[in-house]
Amino acid sequence: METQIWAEPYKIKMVELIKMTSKADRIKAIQEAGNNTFLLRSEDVYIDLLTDSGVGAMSDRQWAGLMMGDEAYAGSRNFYHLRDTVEEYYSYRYMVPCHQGRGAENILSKILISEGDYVPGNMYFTTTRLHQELAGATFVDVIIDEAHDASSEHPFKGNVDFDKLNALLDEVGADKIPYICIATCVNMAGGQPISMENLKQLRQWCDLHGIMFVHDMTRVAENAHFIQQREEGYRDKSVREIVYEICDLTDAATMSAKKDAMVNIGGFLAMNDEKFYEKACGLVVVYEGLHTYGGMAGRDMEALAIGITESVQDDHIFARVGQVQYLGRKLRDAGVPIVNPIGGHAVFLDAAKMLPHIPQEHFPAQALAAALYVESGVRSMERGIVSAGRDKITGENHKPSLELVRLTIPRRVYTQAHMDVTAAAVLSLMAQRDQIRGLRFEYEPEMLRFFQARFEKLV
Ligand code: PM9
Repeated sequence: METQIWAEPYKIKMVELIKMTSKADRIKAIQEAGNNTFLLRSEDVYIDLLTDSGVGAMSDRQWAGLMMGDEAYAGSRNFYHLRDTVEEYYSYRYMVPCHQGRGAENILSKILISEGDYVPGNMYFTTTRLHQELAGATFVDVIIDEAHDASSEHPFKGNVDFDKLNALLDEVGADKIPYICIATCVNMAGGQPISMENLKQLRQWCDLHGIMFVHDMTRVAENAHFIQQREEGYRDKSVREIVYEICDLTDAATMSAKKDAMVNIGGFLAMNDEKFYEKACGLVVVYEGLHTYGGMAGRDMEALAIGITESVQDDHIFARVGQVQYLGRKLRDAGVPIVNPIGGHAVFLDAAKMLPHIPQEHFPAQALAAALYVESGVRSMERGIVSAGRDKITGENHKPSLELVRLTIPRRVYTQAHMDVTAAAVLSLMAQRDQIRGLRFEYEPEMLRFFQARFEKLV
């Protein structure tokens, strides 16, 4: 795969104009945004690589699907289309729509977690861990050590380390572990996949100990692509088949459909157990909406059902991941320190290596993201100590070993030329990196602080 040529399997029918701003404009904008790229106005951004969430380009079929919205309060036909598509492509028998991934995480955590429980997972994700903690659980990271090492070339950095998992089991007992939460293509590790072999072993482990297997399937298609390319025995299987096989190994799933499935808003909680579904129906009406729309409009459910079918097409995913690899290789070949192997949805700059003069408590990745914006108008996101937040008991900062800036590629949005411009911007910043200064909090929100925090530059 690394050497094959990729090209977009679509042509462009409509465009959205973007504008380049001056450096003076951008200095003003980032100051007003408190050095937080989340607080910039989108119209002040040239190339927006903040996230791949809700920012993909829908296809003509998805847009046509919007016109087929059945906006009945109850029993919309788009709900049934979505439900059947989820079962056909992802294997899960039941599904409640949610407004987005964290809506599903909230319901899942409230149903399954009791005060004092532990939830093991293959690295934390911000919203996922927060909902686990709010429901009374402690998250325990059981990912392999290589995932915390930006330079490790392990092909499946999303794998679970069974020594860590069994150590937790021995310490707290199966009764205190309501489920394991396994993400495909682990976001915070750099978009790194988990292998099918590891997933199969986890299934056996869950059966042995009577523990539920929950799947954060936000980027399952990208994970399936890496299994196809890297794992023995999968070369001749389609991404669609591999996606189904992954889901079929698990009991339930949370989905932020804003990523893989290329819709602007939406998600769901899916499961195989009928009793669990009944409980989810009971809570979805409290937090999201009726169980047949769960916070989504009928038209959005239609676009999602169609997006799911497009997301597992081999040529789509090959070009999508191909574009990310293209940017990553360009940067790596020019000597920029990035997370290896290059991930599925983003290229992650190693801010700790790029800015060795800024200690982690002065937020090097946050400072790098702000500087990249000022340099070029390219918007990226901090994924380091700011995102990691504070320990829920001690109140101390979590100190992740990965201090990263994420250049996240939206699906079907930007061209190869945009990737070239982005690479040039990062290289130009590399040349001036010793001038970048650290930051301190001006305002620190209590929860999910990275979204709304404000920072000032250290003198
Ligand atoms: N991920 C991302 O940019 C959205 C904003 S950052 C919190 O990567 C996983 C693996 C995600 C994810 C969101 C969610 C939550 C759950 N799991 O944003 O609520 O990457 O739809 O999904 C973001 P929602």
